[in-house]
Amino acid sequence: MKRKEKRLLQAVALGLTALVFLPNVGLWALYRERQLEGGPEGAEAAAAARAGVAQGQQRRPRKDIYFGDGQRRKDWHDKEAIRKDAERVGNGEQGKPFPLTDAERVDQAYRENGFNIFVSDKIALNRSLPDIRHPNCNSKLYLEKLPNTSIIIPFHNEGWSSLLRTVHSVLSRSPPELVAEIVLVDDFSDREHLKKRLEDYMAQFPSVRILRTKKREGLIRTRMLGASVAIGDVITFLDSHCEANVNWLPPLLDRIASNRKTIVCPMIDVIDNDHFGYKTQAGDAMRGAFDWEMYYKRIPIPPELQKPDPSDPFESPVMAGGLFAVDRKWFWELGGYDPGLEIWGGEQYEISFKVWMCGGRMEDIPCSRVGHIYRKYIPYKIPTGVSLARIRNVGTQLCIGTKHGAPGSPLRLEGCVKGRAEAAWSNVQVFTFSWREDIRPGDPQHTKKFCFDTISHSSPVTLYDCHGMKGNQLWKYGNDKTLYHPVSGSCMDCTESDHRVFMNTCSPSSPTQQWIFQYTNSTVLEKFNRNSDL
Ligand code: UD2
Ligand code: MN
Repeated sequence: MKRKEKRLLQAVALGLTALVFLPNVGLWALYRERQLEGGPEGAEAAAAARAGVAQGQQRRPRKDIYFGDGQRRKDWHDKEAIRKDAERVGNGEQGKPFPLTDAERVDQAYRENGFNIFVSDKIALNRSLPDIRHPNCNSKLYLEKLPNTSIIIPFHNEGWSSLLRTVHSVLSRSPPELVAEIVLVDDFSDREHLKKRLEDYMAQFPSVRILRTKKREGLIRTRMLGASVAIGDVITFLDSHCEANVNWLPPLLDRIASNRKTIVCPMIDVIDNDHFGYKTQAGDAMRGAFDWEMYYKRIPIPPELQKPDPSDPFESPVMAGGLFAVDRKWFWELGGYDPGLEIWGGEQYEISFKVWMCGGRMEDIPCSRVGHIYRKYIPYKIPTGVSLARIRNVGTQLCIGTKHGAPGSPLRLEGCVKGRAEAAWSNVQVFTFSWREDIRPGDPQHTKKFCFDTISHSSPVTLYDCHGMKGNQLWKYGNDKTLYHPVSGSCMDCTESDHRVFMNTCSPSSPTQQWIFQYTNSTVLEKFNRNSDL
């Protein structure tokens, strides 16, 4: 073969190889595109069907693939909006606390939402917030071409101003080209303002859609309904009482653009449930975790894992739950949420575990901040395996209270506080009967992890760290209304004169040994008693 022909052949072979293997050209790129396009539409459609969305619903066209590295970056800050926000003055502006009068602190203000709706109503729907990001965030650049997102906001009987402020904050602090739509998903609310009034109000925003479930589904299936109709490349979930802070969206979308299997969470700031002041959570940047009771916890980032630049994204084992962004197709590849999850809770573990097990990652993004109103108490019922109760003594008509209860301190009788809500959130006279069959002060979300404990047939009843091992912390509620302690074989008794609660030889006819559980879920309570093996 002549040398020239050999060169020519070599060049042709090289060309062919390139056609097959080089990324972004040729057959490989075609293959990859197929893989991505042919995503898990099945799971998505199933979720839509389950949630009662009509099949074959018209979908708006979706964007091209946005992946790829080495693209240009830009500063996404909306300087003009930032300048205007800085000039605002008035109630709650700059995230300042609203000065509360006692009249505004009345129980009624909290009852429906678990936060002070009177105060919320007095603050502008598009109020300004303080920029409390790390200063390095000001100079961060993100991809010029970012995926767009559907923002999904489930709500159940949300307050008017808190819901609207969520929507306004998103509209005014997100680049419009990145927001494919805002989907408000009503989980069968019955408050009037969430019906026609909401539809009329939202009609002024073409990007806002309202969907409604056909029955109460709980927040997990409600989110799924929103996700099943979403048209954006990315799905971003928010709670219905949030405020998005400056430049919150680009840092989230940027991480997904560079790795579609990354689920990203903004830093969740605290909007005070009394005065609506805006501040970071205690300790600010922490990792998500959970304890043996499956309660969500935030724990400090160990020094060896801290980033040299604290404004850089960091990994978190589990997310808080409510606020995150995920590539839409990846969400469905993960199977979405388990649709069997009821009303509230646990879904953050399910999705977090799936992400890590399926080769994804989860990150918290310090340059993206969103405020959230942490409620004083949850205003709706949650079907957990626990029951709430107030424990009233028949003989004295007093209630067991733990207002000043530290571990080791004896239980005491107190005058019964009025109303379930008030007692629940002040954690004074409400007790949880946990699945570990012990009795703890507080409602299920705020138990103190102290349990009713006693060491002998005549000792006082004290609060002691819960050990979950039954023994001295196992109680049984009898048909005769006694609180029986199987280990000591004695019953809980009390005296009116000095308000002591102590153990005594059982004498079921004595009124001071009879206790009435108020506000209980009888099914759970029955189970609690049935399971208590004597
Ligand atoms: C946290 C999460 C929340 C969710 C929850 C359960 C944050 C800031 N919040 O509790 O997003 O993950 O833990 O694990 O991470 N809703 C319904 N239907 C219902 C009940 C609630 O649509 O039956 C809505 C509600 O309006 C809100 C969202 O679901 O938009 C979350 O409920 P929440 O605000 O009561 O939960 P939260 O913040 O205490
Ligand atoms: Mn919430």
